[in-house]
Amino acid sequence: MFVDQAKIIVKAGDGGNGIVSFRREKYVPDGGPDGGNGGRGGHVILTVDSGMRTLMDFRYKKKYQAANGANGGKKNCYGKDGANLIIKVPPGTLVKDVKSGVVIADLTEQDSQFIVARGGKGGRGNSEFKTSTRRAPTFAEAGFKGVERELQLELKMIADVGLVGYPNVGKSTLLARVSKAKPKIANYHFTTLKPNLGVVEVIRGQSFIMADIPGLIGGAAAGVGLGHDFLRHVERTRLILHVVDVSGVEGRDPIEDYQVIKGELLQYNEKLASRPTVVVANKTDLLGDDQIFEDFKAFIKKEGLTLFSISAATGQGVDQLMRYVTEQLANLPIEPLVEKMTLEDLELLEEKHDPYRIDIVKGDNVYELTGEGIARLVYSTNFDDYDSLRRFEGYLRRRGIFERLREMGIEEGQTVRIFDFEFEFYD
Ligand SMILES: Nc1nc2c(ncn2[C@@H]2O[C@H](COP(=O)(O)OP(=O)(O)OP(=O)(O)O)[C@@H](O)[C@H]2O)c(=O)[nH]1
Ligand SMILES: [Mg+2]
Repeated sequence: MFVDQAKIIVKAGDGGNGIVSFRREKYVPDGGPDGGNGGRGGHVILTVDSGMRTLMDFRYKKKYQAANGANGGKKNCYGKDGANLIIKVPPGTLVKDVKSGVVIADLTEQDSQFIVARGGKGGRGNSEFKTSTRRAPTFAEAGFKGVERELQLELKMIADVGLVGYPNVGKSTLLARVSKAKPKIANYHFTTLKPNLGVVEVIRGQSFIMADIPGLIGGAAAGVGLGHDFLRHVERTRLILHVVDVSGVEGRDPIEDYQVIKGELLQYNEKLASRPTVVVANKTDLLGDDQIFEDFKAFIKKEGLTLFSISAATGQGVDQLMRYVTEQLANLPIEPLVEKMTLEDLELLEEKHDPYRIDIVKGDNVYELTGEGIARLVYSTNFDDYDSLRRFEGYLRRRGIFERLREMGIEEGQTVRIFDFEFEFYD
């Protein structure tokens, strides 16, 4: 099965917690703090595997999670970093962040590894909170959450030349003749159901990749036939070979065929329609009506395009065409397909994930503090320790929590709840 689009969810690992610990040594009564830091959570990384040709692997497995960092240990031991999760994708995979719609990576050979979700930082152990006045901190910091993201993967094959045209005009026959590709060839419409790639080398050392896609028909933009879906695979090409059956054996007019397909390309995307194009008049071995062919040649000349007459079946004219294509490609730049954004830019654009966020929910005479920030704060507080409690209070004050509570109408003596811990509000 050929799958060229997929949506997946990636979740980077959470950072490990820092821990509270004190040195216990014989003959040393008051060992200092030695709680180690937590390890970083694993990143989720996409990498190109040139052996892959489709996104099929992503059809059933949707969720990908990197390992969490380990908690810190005694004796200032760092927790182990979570292992990165490496996901393989085929060359030509475009990666979009679903929420923002922004393209963050275009994974071709050149740009072959990309972090799509960063692991959370580890929390600091209590030894890091030691100061001259606070010799024995009894609190440590919780690890930070790893980023979670929904990604749209889109495969756009990497080919230099794209074959487009009506069904049954001989696109696959041409590809098979000039490359080692073995596309299915048969005398009916829509033989080709998925794109095929082949490497063409008619001039030594100047090989290029040619893609054959399913045939197009009028109304493809509206979903007729196999539709437009496969055109994305010729979007990266630098040159289009528009193949037309000029034999008239199917009773159609080549000029009309050409115009219909051109119209479909235009509807798909103007950039694609204006790509350098060579018209390939095929099946010249079957020519019935010379006049039809002459009219077609005159028409293409008026369009200002180059035309090659070939027979993909007998090979007549094919070599000249491929030599011409090779020469043209030498002068056609490889344009980047899309404007992409770096992960850093995307992170700036995103509604900032705030690991310190604290929400206040008002209930019946009780105000509840929730959110990732409060969970981390609670982890980082030792409620039996005066010093730690003061730090806790100072933190809430600095974050403007008391002010927010007052704005919400809290009165002296009313209850503030944090998880299963409650205290009375006094200013
Ligand atoms: N006589 C003759 N027959 C040809 C030529 N090129 C292709 N054919 C025949 O035309 C039929 C269609 O060829 P394909 O290569 O499958 O055509 P296609 O354009 O790939 O068709 P779809 O995949 O259906 O879009 C096959 O029977 C081929 O053998 C040619 O130059 N001369
Ligand atoms: Mg075909």
